[in-house]
Amino acid sequence: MTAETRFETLDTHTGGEPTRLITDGLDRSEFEGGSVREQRDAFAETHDRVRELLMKEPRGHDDMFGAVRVPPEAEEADVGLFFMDGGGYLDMCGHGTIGVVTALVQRGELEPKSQIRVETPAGVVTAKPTVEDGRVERVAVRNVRSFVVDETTVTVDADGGELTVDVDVVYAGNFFAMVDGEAVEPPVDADHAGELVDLGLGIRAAVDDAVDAVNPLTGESGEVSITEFYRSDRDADRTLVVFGEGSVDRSPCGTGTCAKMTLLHREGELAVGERYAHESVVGSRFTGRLLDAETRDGLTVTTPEVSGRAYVTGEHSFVSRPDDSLG
Ligand code: PYC
Repeated sequence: MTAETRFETLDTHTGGEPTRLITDGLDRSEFEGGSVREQRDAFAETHDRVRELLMKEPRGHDDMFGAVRVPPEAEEADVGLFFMDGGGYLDMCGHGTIGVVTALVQRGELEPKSQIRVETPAGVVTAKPTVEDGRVERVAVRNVRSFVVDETTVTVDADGGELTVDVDVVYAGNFFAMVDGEAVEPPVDADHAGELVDLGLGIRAAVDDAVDAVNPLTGESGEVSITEFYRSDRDADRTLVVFGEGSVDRSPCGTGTCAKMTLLHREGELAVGERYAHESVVGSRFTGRLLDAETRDGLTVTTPEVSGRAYVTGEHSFVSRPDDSLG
């Protein structure tokens, strides 16, 4: 008989966006040790097949998102977390941090401290859970320092022609291509998600070619990994976020909310401490605020905080057999 491999997961959704925390079945000796960024890179080298197995069909789907808990290296951190999707890995994730902290605190696997420090590949973020009767009602995540990196104009293929569009490049744990919904043809809503995915992937690739995605605070270089289309509305800004191999974030995107607040601050439209509401294509909301901001050498740097609610959706036991050619 051929031996099967078994993987256990603990799944949540945050504003509709899934996070599949892989809790068992990994050979941790192959990637644990060092910073969370190093552990994520070692996982990518040794366990990428597991990412594909649990993110993609038939065990996952085009919009699945995942995380792995690892020991942190940073002295001040309580826990380490890295993130993945159907296409690869992201440095930071707001909805994922909210989901994992909610699940682990509710299950007693993480001490319900007022401030839980989470080391991510992007750096240490702070998660502040609000707990009532053992249930985590909300988690506020203080993100890494964020800033507007650059602005550029790119020309991409768009539905039967070409589109030239102005893009702001913002770092908020991930590098974002920020696109004003007024500048594109399809309206920024769920009905046009398919068109916006194609456009978003094209814009992301063009912006990544056009700019140096370097974090001036750490010197680390990365890649433009997410396109965020935004539009203003009466009581909240709307957003549609495209990432991975064409995933659409069902949540308003935690790091994307931080990127938008940072951009608004640079444009003089959001003050430090002012409450911000961000709504996703499915109508779920995150709230946020900037905890501080300063301009140094022409660079506006902020510390954003984003807050949302998550629910545990299930615990899963997945199996995989080596003689299953489709995997
Ligand atoms: O919540 O930061 C986020 C996120 C990134 C990609 C999908 N969600």
